[in-house]
Amino acid sequence: MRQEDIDRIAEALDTLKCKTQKEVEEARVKLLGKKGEITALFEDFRNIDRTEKAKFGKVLNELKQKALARIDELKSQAGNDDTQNGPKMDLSMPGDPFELGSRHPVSIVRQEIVDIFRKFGYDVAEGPEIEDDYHVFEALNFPPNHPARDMQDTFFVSAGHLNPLLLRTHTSSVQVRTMERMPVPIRVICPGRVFRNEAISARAHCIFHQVEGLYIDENVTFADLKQAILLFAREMFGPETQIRMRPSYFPFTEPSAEVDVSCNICHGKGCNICKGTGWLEILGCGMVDPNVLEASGIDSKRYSGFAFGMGLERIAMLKWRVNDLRHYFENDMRFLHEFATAPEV
Ligand code: 2NL
Repeated sequence: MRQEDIDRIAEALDTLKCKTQKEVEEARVKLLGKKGEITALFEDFRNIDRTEKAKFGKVLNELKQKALARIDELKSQAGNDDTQNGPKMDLSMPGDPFELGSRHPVSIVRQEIVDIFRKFGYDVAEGPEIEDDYHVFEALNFPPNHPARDMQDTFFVSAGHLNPLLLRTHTSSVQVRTMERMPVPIRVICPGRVFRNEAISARAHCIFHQVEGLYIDENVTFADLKQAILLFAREMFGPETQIRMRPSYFPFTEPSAEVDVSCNICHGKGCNICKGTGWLEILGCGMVDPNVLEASGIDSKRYSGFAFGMGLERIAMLKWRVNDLRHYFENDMRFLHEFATAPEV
């Protein structure tokens, strides 16, 4: 064992350089591996004279500690092999394809409707999907035994109370909450998801979307309702659009009407979309029943109002001639991509 060998290794450690983790590992093996230089010195140490052991024992241990520390240092400085040795992947390969999302047709239609009513000065209101019987039925003049209040038609969250919790069957509950809180005049539209206990088919689903609207002020008449709906229909379906109103019934409006727009596919000639009638039903509406105003603390002698509601899936079906409602809920990319070029809103 010679002091020069030890000094040479110690000096080499100071100048040792490694670019990659692989080189650090190679250096470690060369010094401290089974056949490494420092390991060999420890082997020699066993055979040297007893008088020399005290001297070399200390320097050898110092050398080993120094080597370990230096290896650690180099390890933390060296780059990653993948980047240092050039990429291991083939950059000329085509990339993994990924699907770009697009807006859902129901969202597109909702945004169009909301934008039109915003222009008319309406505010947008939203409210809870889990509601109570009072805001969905009681305040809207539903008689106690109305079929909508039945388990058959409504999903109950908690039954058996005076005011059970349920999934709202229309967004009128949001308008009730608006009437309770906001001063008249009121102009709101309420877009949202609604729930009905229906068997799922091409024309019905247990979850669907609505936009409802409400306008309350002094001297609001059926003529105002008719004009608002006509202006909306022309914005939505084109300036040539005609509307027609047919008498109808809702518990919360009196009088009530269903509104049809002229079929912009056949222009009244009759096609399979309008079933040969030239008209497409798009919404229901009416003058707010005085009982509904009074239930929310609005003086029905001083104020009157109109309200309307429409189903978004149905309007989207007419707009894009989709023939099965279930497409909207199945998240099939082939269907959703049909709308990829629809304007971003
Ligand atoms: C339809 C018909 C309608 C209303 C909704 C309403 C709301 C309040 C007061 C009175 Cl707070 N009415 N909403 C009125 C008439 C019709 O919806 O066919 N919807 C899909």
